[in-house]
Amino acid sequence: MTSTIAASPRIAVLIPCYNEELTIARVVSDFRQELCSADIYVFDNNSTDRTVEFAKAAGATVMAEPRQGKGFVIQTMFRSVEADFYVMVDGDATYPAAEVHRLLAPVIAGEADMVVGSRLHRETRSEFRHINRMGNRLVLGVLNSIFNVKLTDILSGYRAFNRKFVKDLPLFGGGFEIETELTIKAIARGWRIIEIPTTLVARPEGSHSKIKFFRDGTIILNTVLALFRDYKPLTFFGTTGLVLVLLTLTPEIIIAIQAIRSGVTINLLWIVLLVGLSLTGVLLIAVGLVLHTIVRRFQELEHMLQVGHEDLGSSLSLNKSDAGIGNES
Ligand SMILES: Nc1nc2c(ncn2[C@@H]2O[C@H](COP(=O)(O)OP(=O)(O)OP(=O)(O)O)[C@@H](O)[C@H]2O)c(=O)[nH]1
Ligand SMILES: [Mg+2]
Repeated sequence: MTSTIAASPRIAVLIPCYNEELTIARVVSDFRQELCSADIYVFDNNSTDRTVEFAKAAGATVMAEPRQGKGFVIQTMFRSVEADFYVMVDGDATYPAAEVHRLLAPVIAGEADMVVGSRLHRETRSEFRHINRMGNRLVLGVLNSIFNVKLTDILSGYRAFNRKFVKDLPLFGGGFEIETELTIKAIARGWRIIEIPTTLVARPEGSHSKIKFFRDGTIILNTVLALFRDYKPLTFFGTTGLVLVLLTLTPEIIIAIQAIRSGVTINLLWIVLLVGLSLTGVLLIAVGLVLHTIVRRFQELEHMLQVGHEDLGSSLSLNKSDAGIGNES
């Protein structure tokens, strides 16, 4: 990123919140203690309890997002908050504020675009609900094998980003699939992701989870598959097509040999079915190839836009310094 970062960079802490009156004040004050000059924002989503009141009393700037869902809130946060570096954390006091420095260090040093606090890293002793741990491992297994990476936690809500990440990544997910989208889109663009072990603690007594295992789990898995289709179309369509062609080829050859050798009449239905499946397979491979080329061209275009944007940024800041704008005399 070429925008000039001051000696003391602006850091924004972003907290998506929905009915977290029990914990929000503690989260705000813990982060205020760790990052005394940071701007702390609580993004409330139609909470019906006293979240807004407690967040304001604790010193946070409270913003409202009417569209219900963590994903919508994150989209609005990323669009509306200006800073050099960003920290995103849940409002349920399950992530330790003291670890924020380890999360921020790689993005500030320019070594990563996104740092993820991994709750499933082998060095952590996170208090995970069994069902959540299982779901996380399932999504992780699918994602790691599809995108050929070795991540240990893709659903973590504790992350640090640089400005390029926050401002340039297009996000569409409205709910809990947003973390999956953040990770997959960053991988697809070749952006640098680092994981830092983070110890998750349980929600305090009386505080309730907003995630619904089956409903949100299905949406998250769907998101992984949709992004697989969008970003790796040749593997997605090509593999399905190849499997269809290979499965139908052997019986087709056997039937053809039998028909030629002994003149046996073959059931027309079988022929139509087998040839139909083979053709579908070939069609899928062709679709995969076409989409692959389109995706590659779009990646090149995106890259050129990115480079152009960065060049423009650096020449603007050069012009400013030539003209002495922003220099204290
Ligand atoms: N703004 C907003 N925040 C939400 C919404 N749903 C959840 N959140 C917040 O997102 C964060 C994560 O939600 P959680 O319910 O803790 O989900 P989780 O961390 O995956 O699961 P548990 O911690 O086990 O409950 C919390 O700070 C919630 O308040 C929503 O619809 N809108
Ligand atoms: Mg939580």
